[in-house]
Amino acid sequence: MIVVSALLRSLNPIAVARGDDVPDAVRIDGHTLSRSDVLGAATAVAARVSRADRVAVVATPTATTVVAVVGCLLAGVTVVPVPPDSGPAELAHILTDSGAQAWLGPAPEVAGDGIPELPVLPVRLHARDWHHVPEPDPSRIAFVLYTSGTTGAPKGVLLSRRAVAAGLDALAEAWDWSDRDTLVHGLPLFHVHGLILGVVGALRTGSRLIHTGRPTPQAYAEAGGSLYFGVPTVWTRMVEDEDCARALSGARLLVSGSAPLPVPVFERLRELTGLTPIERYGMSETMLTLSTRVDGERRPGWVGTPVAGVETRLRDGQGRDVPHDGESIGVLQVRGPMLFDGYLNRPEATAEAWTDDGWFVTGDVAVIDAGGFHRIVGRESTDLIKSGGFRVGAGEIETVLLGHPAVREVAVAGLPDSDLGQRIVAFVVPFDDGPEVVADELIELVAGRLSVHKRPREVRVVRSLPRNAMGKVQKKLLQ
Ligand code: MCA
Ligand code: AMP
Repeated sequence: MIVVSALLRSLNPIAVARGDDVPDAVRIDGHTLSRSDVLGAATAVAARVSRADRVAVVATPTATTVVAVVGCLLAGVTVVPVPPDSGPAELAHILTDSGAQAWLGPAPEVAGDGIPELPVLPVRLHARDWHHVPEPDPSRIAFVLYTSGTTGAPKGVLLSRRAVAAGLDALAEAWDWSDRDTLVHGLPLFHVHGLILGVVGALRTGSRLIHTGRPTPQAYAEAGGSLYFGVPTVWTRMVEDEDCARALSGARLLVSGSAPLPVPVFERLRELTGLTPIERYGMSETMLTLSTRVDGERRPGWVGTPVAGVETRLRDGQGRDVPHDGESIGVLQVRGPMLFDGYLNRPEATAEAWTDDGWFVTGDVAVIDAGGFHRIVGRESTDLIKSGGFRVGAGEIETVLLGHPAVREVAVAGLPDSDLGQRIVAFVVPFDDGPEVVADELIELVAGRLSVHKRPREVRVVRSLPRNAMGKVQKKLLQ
């Protein structure tokens, strides 16, 4: 008996065996894989990993990563995607916290204290296995995604197969995303955006996938897709290259998310391509909950209405209802079938994330108008920074910088940046008699220990940090 994978609907062994294949289902890193290539190689991976519970995958944008992830999804083994630019501190944390039992695919060449030695299970792109793999239970955890909080080390977000399926189906409905599409993006494969939407979404809807390696205007222009995903920085760079932007005019949908799309970029993109961008909103914890629709209004600066199965509400600081009048702001709370199961090993953080009556508190401040349209005003906390679409906690960077002998005090904040949305800036108070503060040294320290995308782009030496009467740093004054 052969069972079609319920999660990865397009990888249908019966259709593939009939010769009803798609020869260019996935193009990535110089490889072109048909559906049968992906299915055969991933089933071979599934056989190899099936006795593990949880494996780590270095999430490089490669065919190996795609086959590794699909193999785990077939087998019901949890994937822990590891950012390829992780330094030793980040790597040690992700591996120990997640309890990953092996590397699936190549292990990173990073040495350091506290990094567990794990066995390596190879991923062979040319292996083929056509055994039937029973469909895992929908409650199984598909992914542990590490994401930053305001303080401390990143937390592991547990996303079940059920949540992934519901989240993808809601987007397929809102965007009319189907096997007629060719999806193009060049986003990293360790977040919801690039990995779950950008890879699993393509294999569930049956759209072809072209991963461009990096999300450059040139690569997007050359890809000739129908559906494009990008973070706002990608679209900002796109409109600066008018010829590349115009080359997208044959597409069906340009989708922006992970951070606010500046209104001038929205307008310019529409002028250059003739397409009105779709903006959508989500979090690692919730997948995507709000979006404008293919058949609805697309209003610059607004992220649309709840996708299928999602409900939203706004609450003020006292927990009172905030009216949906398009002006009153409150903290956005959501519920729906695509929400996570909690933070791994963090029962308190998990409990704090939900209200007593079962709503997830996003930490984003928003308004909702009378028609149900949502606008994200910003984050409640200045300690969560969004830079280039990456979520970075000020606290984790401050902890690393305080380890440098020149740094007496430090505050990290996100300052407005026309390219990255927010630029990570470290305000450093040096020791009077300590070594000189060398900006590049501090930037390298963070890039090396945590990850390159968490590095401050700027270091400012200050005499003191603005503090309130309680001694707490006033980051709003730094911004
Ligand atoms: C620069 N480089 C360095 C250093 N500085 N390497 C080592 N040490 C340094 N100090 C290298 C980098 O490794 C990289 O090399 C190259 O220089 C450029 O890096 P960088 O300047 O950091 O990149 P960028 O051009 O500024 O990046 C812009 C970007 C990126 C491409 C848009 O920010 C990006 O990919 N963002 C996507 C984030 C994302 O997907 N977020 C989704 C999460 P090399 O070229 O070799 O790599 S949000 C989510 O999932 C929710 C649910 C949602 O709503 O979507
Ligand atoms: P992450 O967990 O990395 O996905 O980051 C989630 C955060 O990204 C949200 O809490 C928002 O602050 C932000 N975000 C995602 N999409 C949007 C959007 N379209 N507009 C504004 N902020 C967004």
